[in-house]
Amino acid sequence: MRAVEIVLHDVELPLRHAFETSSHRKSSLRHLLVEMIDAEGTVGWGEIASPAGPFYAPETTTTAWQTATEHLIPAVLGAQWDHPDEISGLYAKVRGNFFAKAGVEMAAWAMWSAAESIPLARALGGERETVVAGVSLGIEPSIEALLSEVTRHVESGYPRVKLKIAPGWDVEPVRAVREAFPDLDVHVDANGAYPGSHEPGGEGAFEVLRALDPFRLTMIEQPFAPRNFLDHARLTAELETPVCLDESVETLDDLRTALALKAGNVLNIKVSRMGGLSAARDAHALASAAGWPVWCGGMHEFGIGRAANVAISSLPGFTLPSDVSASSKYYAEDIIDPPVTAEQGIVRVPTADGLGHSVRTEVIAAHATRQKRFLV
Ligand code: OSB
Ligand code: MG
Repeated sequence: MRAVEIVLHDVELPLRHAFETSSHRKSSLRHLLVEMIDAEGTVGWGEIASPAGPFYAPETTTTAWQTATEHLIPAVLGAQWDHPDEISGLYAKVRGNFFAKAGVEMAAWAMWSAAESIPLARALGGERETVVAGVSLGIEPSIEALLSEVTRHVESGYPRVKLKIAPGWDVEPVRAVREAFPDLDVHVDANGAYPGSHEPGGEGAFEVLRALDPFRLTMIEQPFAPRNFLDHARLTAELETPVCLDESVETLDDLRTALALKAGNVLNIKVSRMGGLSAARDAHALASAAGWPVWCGGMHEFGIGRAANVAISSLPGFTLPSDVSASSKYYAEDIIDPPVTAEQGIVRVPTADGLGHSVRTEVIAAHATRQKRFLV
């Protein structure tokens, strides 16, 4: 197979509800869409879901545009390959830049599975017909506002709620949610906001995190900085609550380090963070073999990235609810048809070939701020 045309689209969609994490607040999102076409006219779409700023990972929308246009797309365009597992090898010399790589590789997976007439989920080894979706709720201006957000999502049927926490917004909101919802599957995500034991306030951070232990949380996700494997290992040993890694695991080598150090016991697999679907599938195999349950995390994807997340979540080791909530939680109008929908927190894995959704090019064109076309 061979891509003879690749178009990069820079698209901005307004968010329905502003989302705040430990680092920033946003009300619209700009993602880059990769449209890949082979000589027979088969089209595959991928999504570069990098946040605008370098706060989750070092990449930004601007650096992803540059990496994709100067390095990744030229390496893939016109190259001959048999299987999407070969794509990452075409730009093996490019270090990091996982979001940009993920979008390009996703387009190749979508194009290849469409050409082979198999659903993307099955091409990846997925077995489930449905996946369970959880929601991720940002930091709210008050505990009352948070409780009303949790109530709204629980009432629409989501069986798991993840709360963003940060120093100063942790024990009290968790206590309030636990008191209001004694049996709800609740987990927290700090996005690395707590200082490590070698930094000022580090021992205080351990005290706060220990204070979360009695609330029967399903997990505490990424309390410390990405490369701080040692404090994640210490916390894993000290707490009953499972510790989940997100930002710490960008490569399979990171995962091998985490497994060897017992720096957690759950893995959030993000297709974007790991540079694509092949790496996400391989991380799932490695974590599952080590006895770590995995789930698929999101980056507020538009429909294309969201559909890829649903596909990877259908693999057998994804035993915890994934961040694959309905498109409508985030966007009034999505770029795929049908949009991803959740019914009582259950999302159907598409059975149609390829991505399993059609792409609404007219909506993309209406929201695109720039486009760049590459031809062999
Ligand atoms: O850590 O999971 C995270 C969004 C932006 C940056 C980091 C994270 C998130 C989410 C998104 O939690 C969840 C979703 O897409 O549903
Ligand atoms: Mg996270």
